Amino acid sequence: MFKNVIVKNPGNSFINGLTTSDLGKPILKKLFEQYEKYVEALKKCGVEVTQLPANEAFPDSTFVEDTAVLTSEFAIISNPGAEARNREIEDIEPAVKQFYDKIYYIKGSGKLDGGDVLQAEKKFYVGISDRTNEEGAQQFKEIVEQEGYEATIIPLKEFFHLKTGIAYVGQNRMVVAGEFIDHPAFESYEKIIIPKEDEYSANCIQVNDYVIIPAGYPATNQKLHDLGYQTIELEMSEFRKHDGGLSCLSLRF
Ligand code: CIR
Repeated sequence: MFKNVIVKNPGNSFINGLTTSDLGKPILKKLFEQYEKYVEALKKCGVEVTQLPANEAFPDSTFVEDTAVLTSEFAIISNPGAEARNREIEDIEPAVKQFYDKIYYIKGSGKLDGGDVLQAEKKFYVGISDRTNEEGAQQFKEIVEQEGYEATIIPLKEFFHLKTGIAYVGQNRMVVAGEFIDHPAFESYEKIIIPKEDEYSANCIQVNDYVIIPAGYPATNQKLHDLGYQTIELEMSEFRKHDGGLSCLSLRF
């Protein structure tokens, strides 16, 4: 069960953030509405939401997931791989300190974005991407192994972040798309396979009794319902314009 979630409000500078998509410029009014619904949905899932103020100096800082990895026992402050985002950790660290005594750091030339880290019970999967390098992944692996967890490092072929294409939804089940559908690292899981056209919906989040998914993916919704999950669908269009998905907007622990 997750008890807490940390989110960080998006600011007006969101429109100046990083993106690789050609979906157009985010409309701030819609973005703020979508964000408010996101926070409401988390509250419906029964978690206490810590809502940090926006920091206009860091346009992408609403994507808090990239700045830390939080478990039930310890926290890891990441070292975000995009130069423009690296100092976002300065706002996250004090918030994390309110909840954790045991905090580790990814350091030096080791880079790691939390979006490249997937936790499934006592196992972590860490993607090597444009943002997370081998050294960052190795530092992460050493930290979690010393805490009694396992970690598997996965070089990514196509996805932006590891969690762009995969989600763990409990009960030994993974929602998988693209390069992860047949990936040997996930062989032992029951898979919910997402076809190419619905790929964006692979970035969903299980929060206690619900799975939150992006709106507009009825086939994904149906698959989850057939397996007995309750879902909440949220419009994510404005975050998607800047490569953001549901997992990126919160730290759940
Ligand atoms: C970035 O390029 O860093 C942001 N515009 C999007 C980050 C999305 N985060 C995530 O997938 N964990």
